[in-house]
Amino acid sequence: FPILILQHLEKYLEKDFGPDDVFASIANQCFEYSDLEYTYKLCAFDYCEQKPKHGGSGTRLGSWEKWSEPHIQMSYEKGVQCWNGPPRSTKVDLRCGAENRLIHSSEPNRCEYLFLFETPAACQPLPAVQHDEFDQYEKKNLVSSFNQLLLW
Ligand code: MAN
Repeated sequence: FPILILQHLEKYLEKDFGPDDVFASIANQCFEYSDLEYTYKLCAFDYCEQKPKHGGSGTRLGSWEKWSEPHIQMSYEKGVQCWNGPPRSTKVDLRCGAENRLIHSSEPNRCEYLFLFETPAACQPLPAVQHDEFDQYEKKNLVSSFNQLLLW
């Protein structure tokens, strides 16, 4: 049983949560969007689903696979097989927004879905200079902790 926990942890650690792990905040959180027929669900870094609004079970639209464009577009693949077609798959475009919100879903090609998701995590990162300063600050802290350890 503990091996399952380790495998789960490993799967989580393998994922790329972007610079400074900004996308870790939405990992495994789920968001929904409804159109006339379906409620679409995005469980970030996990899976996408389509559920009929008026009853019926959900259909997997893919499981987390990769960034199709690093930190801009996600790719969920190997969903439920489409009748006479490919397994369902979903691309998720990310856009900067004040809140985490699934904004839209469409099906540009049969069984190929496109979601639009807004999140503060996709907003402009700190300018490089500030990053560098922060790194320098962290390094200095590390060095001084290490020196203290040596003195001790
Ligand atoms: C279901 C839904 C649709 C999809 C068709 C394909 O009705 O998943 O989105 O286009 O199956 O047969």
